[in-house]
Amino acid sequence: MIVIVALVSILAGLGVSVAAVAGVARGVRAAGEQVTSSKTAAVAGGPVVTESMEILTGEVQKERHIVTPYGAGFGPMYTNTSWAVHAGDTVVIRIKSYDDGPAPLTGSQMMLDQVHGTVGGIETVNGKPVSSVANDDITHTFTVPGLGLNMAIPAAPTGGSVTVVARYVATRSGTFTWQCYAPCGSGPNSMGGPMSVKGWMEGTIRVLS
Ligand SMILES: [Cu+2]
Repeated sequence: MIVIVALVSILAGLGVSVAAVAGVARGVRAAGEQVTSSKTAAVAGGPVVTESMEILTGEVQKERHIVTPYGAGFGPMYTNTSWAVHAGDTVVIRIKSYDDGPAPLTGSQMMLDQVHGTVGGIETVNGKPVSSVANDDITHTFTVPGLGLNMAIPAAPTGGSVTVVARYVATRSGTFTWQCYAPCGSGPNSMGGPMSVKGWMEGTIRVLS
């Protein structure tokens, strides 16, 4: 029951915030198209900043000699999981994933196959704009309920990577938790293993005023 209540509040939060963000996004799109990456270019009164994250599989962790408390090569993990931006910034969120194993969303969380709260309501997958990802192809999500933001991460080709990019205009200041809602872990309901390791499939975004 607790899970259901929590989920309903997450979904309600997304719906409300998407409507709030949509108005901002429309105003930003035309100016934003001319800006690729810069910390000083003004868009909607704020600079453009880039936050790059990766999703590393156990194999890539081994290649990079990343040893976790659980040993080398233990499940997928996000990098750069906590970051801070300023209200008014246009944040380019770039997520490069090496994970080729889908973890389709189930139940009410299936709505997280839709991109929410980004500029234009889209993300790009290897440069191609999309507003959703086929659920069978989803490996992870980058979901910030308090900001109404959701990105869906599709499977990478085996041995390769996929890059998902979206723009987000930070309008609300505060500290927000993000989480992956795809059942990408191990054990019961695939919510064990990586999904239960602090800092692997969740983190904190601070929007400074
Ligand atoms: Cu995940």
